[in-house]
Amino acid sequence: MNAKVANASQASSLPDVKISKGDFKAAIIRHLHSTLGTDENKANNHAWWKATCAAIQENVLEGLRRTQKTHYMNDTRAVHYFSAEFLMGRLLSNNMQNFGLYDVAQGALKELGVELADVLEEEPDMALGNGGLGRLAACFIDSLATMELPAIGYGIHYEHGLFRQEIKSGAQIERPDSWRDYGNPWEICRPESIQEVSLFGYVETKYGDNGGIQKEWHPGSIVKGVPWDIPVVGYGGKTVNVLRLWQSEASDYFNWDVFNAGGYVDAQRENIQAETISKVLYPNDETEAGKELRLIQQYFFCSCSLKDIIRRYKRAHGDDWSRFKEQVVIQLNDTHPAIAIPELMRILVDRAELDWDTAWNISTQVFAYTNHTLLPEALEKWPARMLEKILPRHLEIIYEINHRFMNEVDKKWPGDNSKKAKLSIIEEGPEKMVRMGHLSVIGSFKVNGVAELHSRLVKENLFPDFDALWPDKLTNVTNGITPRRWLKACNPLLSELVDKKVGEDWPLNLKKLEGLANHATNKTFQKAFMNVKQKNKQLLADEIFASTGIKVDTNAIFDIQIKRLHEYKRQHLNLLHIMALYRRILENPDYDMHPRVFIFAAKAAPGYKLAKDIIFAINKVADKINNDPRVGNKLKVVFLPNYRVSLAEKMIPACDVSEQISTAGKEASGTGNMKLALNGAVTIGTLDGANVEIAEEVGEDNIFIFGMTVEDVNALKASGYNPKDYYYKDAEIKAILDWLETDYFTPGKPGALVSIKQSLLDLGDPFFVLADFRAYSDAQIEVDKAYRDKSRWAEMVIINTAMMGKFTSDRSIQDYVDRVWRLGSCPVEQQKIR
Ligand code: CJB
Repeated sequence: MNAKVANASQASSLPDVKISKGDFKAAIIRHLHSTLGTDENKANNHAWWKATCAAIQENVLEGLRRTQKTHYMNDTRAVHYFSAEFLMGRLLSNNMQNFGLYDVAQGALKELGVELADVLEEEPDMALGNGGLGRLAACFIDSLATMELPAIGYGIHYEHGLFRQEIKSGAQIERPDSWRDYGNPWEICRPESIQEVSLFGYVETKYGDNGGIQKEWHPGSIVKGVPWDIPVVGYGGKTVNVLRLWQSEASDYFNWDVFNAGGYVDAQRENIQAETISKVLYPNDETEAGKELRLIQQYFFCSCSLKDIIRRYKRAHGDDWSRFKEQVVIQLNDTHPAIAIPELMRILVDRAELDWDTAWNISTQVFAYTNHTLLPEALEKWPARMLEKILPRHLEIIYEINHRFMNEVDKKWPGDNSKKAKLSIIEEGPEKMVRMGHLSVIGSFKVNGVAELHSRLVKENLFPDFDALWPDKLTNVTNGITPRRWLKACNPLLSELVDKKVGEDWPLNLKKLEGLANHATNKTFQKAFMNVKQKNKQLLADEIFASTGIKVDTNAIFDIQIKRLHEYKRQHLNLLHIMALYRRILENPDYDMHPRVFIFAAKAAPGYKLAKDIIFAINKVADKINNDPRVGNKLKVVFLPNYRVSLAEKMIPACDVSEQISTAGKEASGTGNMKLALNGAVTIGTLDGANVEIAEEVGEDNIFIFGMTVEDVNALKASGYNPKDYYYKDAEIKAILDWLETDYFTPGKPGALVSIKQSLLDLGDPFFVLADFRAYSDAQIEVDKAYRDKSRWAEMVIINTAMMGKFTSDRSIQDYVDRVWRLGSCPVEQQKIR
């Protein structure tokens, strides 16, 4: 085992595909007939899509079989990526690319009179995640397979993923997302690996003859976890790993034990509709929901996954637990799966009957935890009473973990009770709370933040005492994105150009893009690069027209902000600036600016009122500006509904200016910033998250950095920030905010947009929008100037693409391998592609 250290560039290159167009065509027709029961004359695009998926799936399943056999034979150490979210998007295009079958499939379908592009549009997005954290998990499992690392993703098979967003009269409406209504051609149900999960009930303490104490949990409810496997194909098609998602079902098992215990149990017994557990993804991004069902979801998938891991381990090692920590590493994607820590302890202590120290020694060498946010509202805490009701034995175990940890704290800081209160897993107060972040740090051997700046703030501000206690535990792994999806598949025109300049292996070795920098000032190359951009802008313009009816000029600057709607991401700063430009044009019809199209796409959590108000305001301001003849083509504002992975894939290649304007210190990393720059966009951004590292890579001349730093924000906060100072001192700010109170943008409904003004003035502008407004506006003037110098702009754009090598998720995974997982690659023999 642990044969080689992983390295994407040494891993799979594209297979030398032998299958002919004719054979592939035959495979599609065969599936049309014998898998779908239809034929060429009756088939619509949906049927063609399914038949094409089935033809590709033949290779996927062969790869999966070989991979599982190879991993089993080699008894490899594997990483288990526990995540409540996997934002996979569509799979067909990527799976074809990974087997090198894209052109073959396109040609085969063409001969059948079918356009591949139309077929690809049939695939519903697998939107089992909210945003960055879920998409990161998807990029990571892509890299893990590409780098031939033994890995399994574990999560929840939500029946409904993130809601579908419609915009009605400017406002967001949420509709259910039904991604598998007509069947999903990729997933495989594995009834042979069903697990049972216990919930509720009570704990019995048993006293042994030798004075020993044994705990027995008598659950009040048992549900079934049914695994669905989504194969994850690495680039080159050799390793095919698995994403295993658990679906809840009612259990056939009736708990006689509980029943017989009589009235006492009945009083505590809770019934859960088993099927509701995996019904729907909570749509809150970066807010802790605090709902009982959410905790049950978390425990449900962690318990199923741990049992699955242990089943596999026992097959090779029986009851010998000594090798468990050598074979298994579990990465906790944020605190959402943190309940896995007491669950493993329960299994080891109560079921396997290991003593506490042995169990803790194993457990703390198995788990590692990634922190994705510093926002207080996102740091999960559960009421102890809720845990006691749903998972009574786990609460006891958490108390025991905490008790022993408090002794350790006392050794380091003798008698310091305030330290203990600060570090305790239990937060005392009117309602006793369990801090899942603390549990995760205490129960893991490594903790990482997701960008240099963020990891520093985790050390200095979030967990400074933990850092003092265990100086080697906290580390950084800067996020990354898979270049297979986020350049090769989504931007075929640019990929082709890049292939010609630096060779075709950049998807495996993204540093190769640096070769483009040598051509950044070459006029012919600049022209070719900007031609591609222009064509991509036209494609997006068509999409904008089709979905909103708005016509945009592709000679304008395409300025894009795409991400979840959140105050800290400051879409309202962008909006205020748009209003300022509008005002300048109204006041001076000759106001000198290059035409610009501001494009937004974002979903707001359904219960996040101000976020929904900002979407409404963007749409209302857009309506007014787009229909004002005094503005002409100078300014357009577009809000594209239902932001999702497949829409991002269309927007990103067409972007000129990438908006990354969060309040410094608030965006842990960001990954959209990397995708946009990789596709030749220039960033306007704050020194926040991974923007800092992007600036380091591209150089300060090729990015527009503005606004307050983390230190500035802290200093301003300490000196007493008063947003009204900016309102009264800056006439433009005042005019814009006052405008929001009128009915100018909402005829007949004055005050419809006032909540934004209120949040900025009366509620203290918690994200320093007004403090950064002028710097932002000035930076936008610089952007405008720079864009007009065509050659200089082209150079900047090329440099941005060229210098994104660091941000491949292969590098992130390599960092996890080196700094956290200690994992070796396990090459799988190439199959014959059919
Ligand atoms: N993030 O998407 C989420 N959800 C959360 O609950 C907490 C954080 C995001 O994670 C991304 C991946 O690490 C980061 O790039 C992003 O900054 C962060 O907001």
